[in-house]
This record gives sequence, structure tokens and C-alpha cells, in this order.
Amino acid sequence: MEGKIKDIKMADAGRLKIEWAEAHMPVMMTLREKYSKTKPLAGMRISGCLHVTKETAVLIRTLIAAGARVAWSGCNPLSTQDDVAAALYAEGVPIWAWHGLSTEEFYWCIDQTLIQEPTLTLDDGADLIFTIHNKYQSLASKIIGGSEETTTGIHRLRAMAADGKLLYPVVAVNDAETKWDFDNIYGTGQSSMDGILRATSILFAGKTMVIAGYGHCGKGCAMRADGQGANVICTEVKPTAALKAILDGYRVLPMDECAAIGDIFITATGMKDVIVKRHFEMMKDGAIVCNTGHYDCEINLGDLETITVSKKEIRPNCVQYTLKSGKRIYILGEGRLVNLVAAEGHPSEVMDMSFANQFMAMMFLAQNKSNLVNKVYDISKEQDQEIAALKLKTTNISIDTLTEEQIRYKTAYSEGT
Ligand code: ARJ
Repeated sequence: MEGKIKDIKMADAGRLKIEWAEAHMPVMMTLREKYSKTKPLAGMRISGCLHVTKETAVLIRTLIAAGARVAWSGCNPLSTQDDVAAALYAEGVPIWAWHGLSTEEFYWCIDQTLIQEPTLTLDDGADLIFTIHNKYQSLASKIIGGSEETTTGIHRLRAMAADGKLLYPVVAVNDAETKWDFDNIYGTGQSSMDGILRATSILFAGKTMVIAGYGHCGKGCAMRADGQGANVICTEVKPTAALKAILDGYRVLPMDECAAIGDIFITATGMKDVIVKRHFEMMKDGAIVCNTGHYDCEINLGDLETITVSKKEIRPNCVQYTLKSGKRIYILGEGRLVNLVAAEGHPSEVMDMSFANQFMAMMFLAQNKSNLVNKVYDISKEQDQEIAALKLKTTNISIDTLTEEQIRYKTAYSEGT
């Protein structure tokens, strides 16, 4: 069998987890049922590089049911759920993923998924697309297109496209309304709190929680931290985002002022060096610091190391750094996505829509293969509404419908006061 995982004996536990996810992903199950009959992805070889979670397993099973051949790796060294990887491997999915990969192993796993010479790629964070562009350019001519899950990845791909460097078309899954407006806000909000709680088991009420970045992910975190009774302070670099945070009822301060007052810090910016040496030096004894952005560069752990005298893992995913001053700082999940490292990522109900967009992106590419150009494609407004409508239908929620007259009214310009 192709692939490499931690331990096949974990497959039964993984299967149960996937079964649980399937029970909470009705849109994906509807798509699976529909397209397992027509197999629109027959002949497609999809190489995927995305967190190996129970929800991703539902996506993988759905792609296979629609006729694709799939080869998979995780997109983060610490986010793979080993039991889920084992279950997928046991059912014959070529998968190279285990928890705790070194950097070399991480790229080795990606390399293995490219042996099949994909026709489609599916990314979260663009590491697979970059590997193809940097190391396996000859594969690009056979690739119909790819998709990208997250904000950070899309920023980079748009920059590549603007420079004329993108070697094949890519669909911006993140930018679908049924992705960012749910996954990034409600998904990140809940799963980040979940990660912090599993790693620390602390009380949120009354704590000062500093959230760096008031984009969609930061907004979700602020909303949920506030709901638990924390005092939320946000940091921003973008004037409109800062104003939104203020009008949503939070304080906004520069990180240099937050550093000394925060009990818990969460970075959600997509930017490097958000928390650096001088911030660690200002922090209170016992400060908890974590990241929920895609890459692990937001908290500068190298800086922290230079002022640390000793380190110990005090709980799973919680490392105590004792500084020269005697002060203790706690880093969760090694500064990697706390929601995927210390918890299970976003809940299945949210990933249901994100992955419906991934699935539809693969279908779009396969069906339009001959008339695409090397640029970043947005998901259509129609697809967004279809996925949202299916989510409502499968959750048994009804909404109103406009009458003929109301539809006419919408665009009428003769009726006024
Ligand atoms: C798989 C997940 C999960 C989960 O959609 C989210 C996003 O944009 C990512 C940034 O890397 C993580 C991804 N995500 C969140 N939760 N992917 N399974 N349960």
C-alpha cells in the first residue's frame, strides 16, 4: 500500500471520528451521494496538501466517491490526527502524514504525493503549489488547475499571478462567502478557544485577552473571548479594521502597550514578527501566548529562546519558558495554529461548507479544463448561494421566497416615495 502514517492500529478510532464528522456534514454527504453516481472526477488525479483531520477525511472520501484518485499529505507538521490518517490509509488512500513531522519529512511527504503526476492540486497554505513551482516545474504543464483554502495562501498566489509567475490556474476557495464568512469567523472563533482551553484549562472570565489582527479570524476570536467574559483588546495596522474593532466594542491598542497588560495573546494576522523580544520582555509572569494564523512566524520564538534559561512541557501543547528574569511565559502548540494543534480544528458543521467549496472547485477545474488561463479564479456568487441553500435545506431551515412583484420591485426605478 502507498503511504506512510504513524500507526495502523489507530484506524478504528479514526473511523469513528470520521463517522462523527460525516453525521455533521450534510452538504458533503449530499454532494457525495449525488456525484458518486455520475463520477464527474473520473480520470482526475488529485494531490492534496491540507490538514489531515476528520473533516478532511470526509472531503477525501467524497472526492474518491466522485471518481478521483487522490494522494494526500498534511499541510502542517503538527496538525495531523494520526487516527484519522490511519483510517484513511487502511481504506486504501495513498496518504503520507503523521503528527510531529520534521521540516524535511514535511516536504518528503509532499514529494510522495506528486509521484502520481496530478491533474489537479488542492492546497491549504500553498506549500504544494510552491513545491511544484520551485522543484517540479515540469509537472505544471499536465496540471489543469489547483485550489487554495486559506487567506495567506491566496495573498501569495495573487502576487505570483500579478508577476506572471503562476504556472496554472488556481481557484480561491477562501474568498467564497460560504468559506470566509463562516469558517474564518465562527470556525476560528470556536476552535481557537477550544485549543487554548485544552492546552491550559484556564478560566477566560476576567482575563485580558489580546487579539492581534481584526480580520475575519481575529473577529471570530474576539467575539468568542468576549462571550466567555474576557476583556478583549485588539491590535491592528489597518485603519478600517481598527475602527470595526472599536465599534464592535473592543479596545484597540498597539502591541507595545498590550504586551504588559495581556493575560492571553492570540495572533491572527497572517504577518510575521507580531510578537517579538521586546514584547516578551514586557509581559506579565504567567502570560499565555498562542497563534491561530496559518504559518508559525507570527510569534518570534527565536527571540524568546534568546532570553530563556529553561523550558519544560507543563501540559500537552503547553510549554513553560522561564526567562532570565525568573518570569514564566507559556507558548501553546509551538506557535503553530493552536486550533489544529491543541484541538481538532474547526467543527465539522463549518468545514461542511468550506469543503463543499473545495469539492466544487475541483469540479469546476475538471469541467473547464480547456478554457482556463493561469490566474486566480474566484468562486461564483451562484455557487455560494447554492452551497448556502443546501446547508439550510439539510439543516431543515426554511426561508422566504420573493414574489414576482418583489423581484420586479428590486430593480424598478419608477417607484419612489
Ligand atoms: C481541515 C481545517 C479545519 C479542520 O479552513 C481552515 C483554514 O483556512 C486553514 C488555515 O490553515 C485551516 C482550515 N481548517 C480549520 N479547521 N482544515 N479540518 N477541522
